[in-house]
Amino acid sequence: MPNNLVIVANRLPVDRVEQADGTPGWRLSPGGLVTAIEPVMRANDGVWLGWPGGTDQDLEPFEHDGMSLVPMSMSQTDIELFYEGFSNGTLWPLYHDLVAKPEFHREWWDAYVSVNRRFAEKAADNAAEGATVWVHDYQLQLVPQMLREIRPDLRIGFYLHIPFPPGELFQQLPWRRQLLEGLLGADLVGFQGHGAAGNFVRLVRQRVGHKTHKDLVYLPDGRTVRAAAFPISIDSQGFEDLATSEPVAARAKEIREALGSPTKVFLGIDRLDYTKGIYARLRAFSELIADGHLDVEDAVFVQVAVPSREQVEQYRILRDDIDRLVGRINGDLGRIGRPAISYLHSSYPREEMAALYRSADIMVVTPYRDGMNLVAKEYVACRTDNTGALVLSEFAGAAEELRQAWLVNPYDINGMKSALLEAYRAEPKETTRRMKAMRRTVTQNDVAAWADSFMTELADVRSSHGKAVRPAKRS
Ligand code: GDG
Repeated sequence: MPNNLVIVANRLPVDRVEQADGTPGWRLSPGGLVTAIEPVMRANDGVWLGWPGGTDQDLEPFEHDGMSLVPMSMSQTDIELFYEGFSNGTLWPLYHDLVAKPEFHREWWDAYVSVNRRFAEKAADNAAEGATVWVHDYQLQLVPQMLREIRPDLRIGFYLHIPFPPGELFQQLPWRRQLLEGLLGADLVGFQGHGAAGNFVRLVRQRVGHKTHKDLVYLPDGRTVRAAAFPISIDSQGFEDLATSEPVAARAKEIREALGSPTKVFLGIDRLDYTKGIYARLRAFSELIADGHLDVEDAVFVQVAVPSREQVEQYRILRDDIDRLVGRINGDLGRIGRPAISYLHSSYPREEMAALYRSADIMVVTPYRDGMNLVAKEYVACRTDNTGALVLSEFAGAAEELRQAWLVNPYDINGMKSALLEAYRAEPKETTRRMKAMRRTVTQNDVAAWADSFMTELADVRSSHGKAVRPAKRS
């Protein structure tokens, strides 16, 4: 059945689970994206197309919780070459400032092209005449152009959840032009920040040679593409409600008691990813103890590292490095019943996440580079009593909005130590002032507002199609 709205993302918003009777079923994977997009999907008779995980072939489209889902199958080779290879071994490190070394392999690229083509063809099959298709993220950057070639009638939006690198780095890619042209198949290309949108427009002008003016790109066929910033957010009200619920409040209290009721709890929650700066932050904290500025009787660092991309070599190395570091810190600095770091390599339900946010006095978010970082916003949303301090990397997209955090350069260990200590020692008046301002930002700009503004802009760009005035000369 053709649909008026097609969401195309690498993953479907569901995970496979075994039901009570032993038969396989699906569970909605909690996340801001689903919360934001679900109402838009319902209102527009929408469908979501993506990989359900695993290597099952030819799964039929199905309904879950009233959402229409179209599963895209992925073979073991697709997973290795397209997903772990080109997406996570080439693009992910390249788009995150080369925090790790990207690898360039022609067979990874070939797989990327063919998986993107399959997604584009399936999206074309599912879209009604004149429908809107919203493509998500770095795994699918060729889909807009491939889709436009099959279905020029569609309105196509693309949103990149991760940073878009400056030309100096992007230029390394042997397939740089194909990726830029892939994205230009969209009517609207959305980024987390203005910097990323600017990088894209500049590259299009320099590498592809199209005329541009401010955030517009003028294509030779008369089409106009707009590249703009749409900073993503969270379901702020949902987190607030969760954090103030009775079971979560009780659990937060329990967590602090289990930690030995320290004066202050530091918290880090990240996917176990080398972009997130986990290693450096734990070192900074441990040095504060070793230097005598903090004592394990008063302060503990809870680090949750959610397992991620475990088949990729660099992620396995990172896990070993962090295991060793935590072991050494606790061995050197801990006392009986008082580890300096309480390290959890696991994922948790949303309720437990909210309880952790509620139990922490100082949230530490120190990525080397991050498109946005939703954890920082979730912490703020859960601090309904305006307590708590946020230590935040300047290199997270969230730092553009959460200006009242203690902003740090994650490459500067001494700078991080000072910020951690300042946040630890800050007067309640000071933390409240900062938290109140950040809470205003997070509640006023939630994920529904983000989805609305993208969709509205997409409708406008396309409706002005053909009417846009091309500038006389290259800007
Ligand atoms: C990419 C970009 C951008 C984490 N562990 C658990 C869990 N989570 C949830 C968090 C948060 C989300 O996952 C992680 O989002 P982040 O923004 O922190 O980071 P990435 O995964 O790298 O996301 C990023 C984002 O896309 C959105 O555009 O902000 O920059 O890299 O919502 O709460 N949720 C549950 N259990 C866990 O163990 N339930």
